[in-house]
Amino acid sequence: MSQPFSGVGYVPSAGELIDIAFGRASRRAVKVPKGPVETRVKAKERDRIRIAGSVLAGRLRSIVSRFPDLDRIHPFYRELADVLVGVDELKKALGALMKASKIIEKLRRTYLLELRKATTISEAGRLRREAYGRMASVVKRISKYLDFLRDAVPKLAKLPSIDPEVPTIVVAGYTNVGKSSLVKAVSTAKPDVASYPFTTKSIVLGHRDTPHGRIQIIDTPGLLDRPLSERNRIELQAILALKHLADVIIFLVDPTPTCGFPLESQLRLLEEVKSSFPGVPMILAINKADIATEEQVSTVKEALGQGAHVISALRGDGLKELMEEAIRLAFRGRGVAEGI
Ligand SMILES: Nc1nc2c(ncn2[C@@H]2O[C@H](COP(=O)(O)OP(=O)(O)O)[C@@H](O)[C@H]2O)c(=O)[nH]1
Ligand SMILES: [Mg+2]
Repeated sequence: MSQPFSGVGYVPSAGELIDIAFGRASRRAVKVPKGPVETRVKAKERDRIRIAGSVLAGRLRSIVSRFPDLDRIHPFYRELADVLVGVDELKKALGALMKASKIIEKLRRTYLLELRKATTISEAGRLRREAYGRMASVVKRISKYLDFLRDAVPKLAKLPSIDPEVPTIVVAGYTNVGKSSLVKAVSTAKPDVASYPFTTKSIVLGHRDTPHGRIQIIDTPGLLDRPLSERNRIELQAILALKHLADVIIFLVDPTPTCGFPLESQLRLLEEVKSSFPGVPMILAINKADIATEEQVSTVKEALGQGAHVISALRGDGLKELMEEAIRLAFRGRGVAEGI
């Protein structure tokens, strides 16, 4: 599994880039042609301009090309990239690099032509120094963009690897209601763990193979487990990026006092999640049926005011029916034929 920014790699600073290019240009062992000294000096300077120019222009172009096309990445990743570093800023920086690369290419061509006309050693040297100076100043002018990208890339590289094309069930509910237990219980293989921006905890990614194809089940500790109204704008945008992934949300309620959060708080979170993910179908599940009293379950059922599965993530009760409904809705979200 990969995410769009995993292959971007290292971005050098302006200073590093200049050192690399001019260092390589002067180290290059020139095959000096026989003939008068002017010819030999011109050959050496020509090689320097050629190499310095192509290393600089090539490196800049290669940084840009290792970035994904920001208009074409999945909206989930675009939104997260936007919260993390800003998509417009990224585009601007990449545009500046591309433009600089073209200017350096042009300088390279111009000075190589000029050099051909040079008749003296000192003129050849002057032209080469001038070419270096102008190329270096083009690179220095985009220094802030290189620095911005250097800073942005490690952040973007930490985005979780989630395949947005796979039908996705997101599990929400307060802390300790049994989200992790549920994801573990219904996943075919051991869930993967990934980091998520602006959360201290990792998200957990379970998979399940179904007759209709693979689905993923996301447990979001630290995201959908406490009031959204307590979040700052940035955290909230990171959380809401999940809307681009979620085909269905399973909201877990704990009817027992064991999770430590009263029913009213859990119901308030439910309303927040509902209104934050409009259009995403939601399935309610009352967990811990193995230890809940009948009275606790019926109190919750009544308060929910809509049908809910009664399950035990720990013992397995009700999981088959819950997952059947979730899987059906997840595939329907992807336009897969009705009747599943
Ligand atoms: N008795 C019982 N305990 C459960 C059930 N599901 C989860 N738990 C327990 O509740 C605690 C919190 O579960 P966890 O899955 O970590 O909740 P999360 O914080 O929502 O991910 C753990 O001690 C679980 O063993 C259940 O169905 N029955
Ligand atoms: Mg958990």
